[in-house]
Amino acid sequence: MIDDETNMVIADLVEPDDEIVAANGGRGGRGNVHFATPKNPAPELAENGEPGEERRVRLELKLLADVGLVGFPSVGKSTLLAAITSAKPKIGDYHFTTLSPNLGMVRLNDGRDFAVADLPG
Ligand SMILES: Nc1nc2c(ncn2[C@@H]2O[C@H](COP(=O)(O)OP(=O)(O)OP(=O)(O)O)[C@@H](O)[C@H]2O)c(=O)[nH]1
Ligand SMILES: [Mg+2]
Repeated sequence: MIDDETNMVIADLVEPDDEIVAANGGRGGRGNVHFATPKNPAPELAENGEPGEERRVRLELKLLADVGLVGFPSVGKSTLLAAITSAKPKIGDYHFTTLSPNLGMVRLNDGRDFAVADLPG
């Protein structure tokens, strides 16, 4: 997350459940319970809250690869990666051969390239 005005990195959320408060909300107003009296236990009266902070941020998603191969076990994802890139993933005739992602680069004739991730079934 990057501050759009200063271009400073506010937070790099890399772990599951990482959190960041980019802008604090304003103090809440008092609800109607604060204005209740024995005579009027549920008044239609409440305070407005104060405005929260405003901030413009940019969110960037870090990509593992440009293409991900997703499919049921043993459908040939690793075989495809091995065929189109120089990666040498483990290929097996049993389910869940791939337990962690394998990356490969596809190089096109015109010089462009893109990354492919073979993912566990
Ligand atoms: N007949 C046939 N067999 C294939 C083809 N592609 C892959 N296989 C075979 O299918 C089996 C599974 O191939 P993998 O590439 O390991 O499959 P995967 O999708 O990566 O499997 P997991 O990693 O276990 O999810 C291997 O024995 C491959 O040789 C194909 O096009 N035709
Ligand atoms: Mg595999």
